Amino acid sequence: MKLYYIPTTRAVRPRWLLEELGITYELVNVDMKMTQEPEYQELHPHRKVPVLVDSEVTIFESTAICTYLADKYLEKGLAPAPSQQARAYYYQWLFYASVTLEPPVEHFMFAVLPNLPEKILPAQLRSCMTTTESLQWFNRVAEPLRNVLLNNDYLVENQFTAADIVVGGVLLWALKLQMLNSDDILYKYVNNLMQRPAYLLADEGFYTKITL
Ligand SMILES: N[C@@H](CCC(=O)N[C@@H](CS)C(=O)NCC(=O)O)C(=O)O
Repeated sequence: MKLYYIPTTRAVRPRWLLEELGITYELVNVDMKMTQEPEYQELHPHRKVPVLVDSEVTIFESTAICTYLADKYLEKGLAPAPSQQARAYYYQWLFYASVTLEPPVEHFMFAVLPNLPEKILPAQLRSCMTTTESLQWFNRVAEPLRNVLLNNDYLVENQFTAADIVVGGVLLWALKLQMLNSDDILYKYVNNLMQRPAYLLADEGFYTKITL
């Protein structure tokens, strides 16, 4: 199994999941030169990371990769079984992370780092929202997350699952971008996730090393 990877990106999420599973995998460190090679477009149509190659299966989209792996190794307990009611909430948080929670964080980042290359920040998205506007948007959509974490350490039946990795992956960015106050329950949640040995192996200290 091969994971195409760049540190601090969304590719950390499937790498963290692979470390939680404790299975052997090959990490392929991708750089801009490699993504420009014609063969790379066969792996990812937008020349991005992550990509997972598992024998005959080649998939992109970090959430899809995490979901696929958690199901493939269901016995490791990172996903509720499809027959369980908890599966509904598991889906909810997985989709929520990428569809609802991530966009305001990405817009905040675009406002903080306006000079990103066109491939990463297309011209029509530049300066379309201030940090204040995207922070207000983030805080609005984060409300259901804060509510569940009032009485739980993890999102689905208080058990650690791939949904915590995907939501936690978005919150890592929010943390790094200083969108979370230290008294915010999300700050505590993401800091707890960052103590996990599998996370530490996957991140290799990058989040603690980089400053914006
Ligand atoms: N929705 C996709 C987004 C993929 C994506 O935008 N990847 C970024 C890193 S977070 C990337 O590869 N950027 C480098 C580039 O565009 O050259 C996912 O979750 O996998």
